[in-house]
Amino acid sequence: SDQNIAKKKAGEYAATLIEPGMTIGIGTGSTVYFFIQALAKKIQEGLIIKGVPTSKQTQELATELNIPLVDLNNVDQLDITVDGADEIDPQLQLIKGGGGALLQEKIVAAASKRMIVIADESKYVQTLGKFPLPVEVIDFGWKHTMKHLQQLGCERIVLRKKDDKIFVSDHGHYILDCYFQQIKDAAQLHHQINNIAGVAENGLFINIATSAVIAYKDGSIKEINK
Ligand code: DER
Repeated sequence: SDQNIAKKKAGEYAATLIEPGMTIGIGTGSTVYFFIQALAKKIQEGLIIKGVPTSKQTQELATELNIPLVDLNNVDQLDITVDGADEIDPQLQLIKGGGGALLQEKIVAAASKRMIVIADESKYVQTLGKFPLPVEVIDFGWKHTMKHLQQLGCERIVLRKKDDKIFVSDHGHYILDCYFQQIKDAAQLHHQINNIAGVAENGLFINIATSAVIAYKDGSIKEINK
């Protein structure tokens, strides 16, 4: 599909930014899939790098493709993290978490000098919020956590399911998808959500992404830098 071609273009472009000797954060999702494939090819051709995965899914794919991985606690700082997003606005504020990996993704991105977001044009929006905001919550007493979230104005909150079972993240938490429609002050909302007892993390990435690579159906690529 056009969207997949665009995702592939964005992923392969991001792989050209990886230099020998770098330690990089490797994101999660279908766009990053193409980045990982291109990175693995460069490693086969002799590129020396180390990677930190942002999910079990990415860890397994990277291992399968012989991408050398290291524990984040053994790294002082990552040079670059490459990851996808569900929405990107002109200030490079993001909504992430569609793939359920937002907690580890944010820890890895926050440990990086640069974060490059790769996406097809459908993710680029003027205002965040059309995509429901994923909020990762501790399972204990989650219905009370949900009540506090409702007070922040989201019209509808859905406990994420997968194959008819409650979705459980890599770190054993649940995810509540919060429908806000429009998020006017993403930085404030991020702060309010993370202040709620029981919230582990939320999918708003504020002041974390340093550039975005947006691929369009016509084959063009737009790079937005902070
Ligand atoms: O869950 C995540 O944060 C993923 O990065 C997601 O937001 C992007 O996934 P996609 O590239 O498959 O759309």
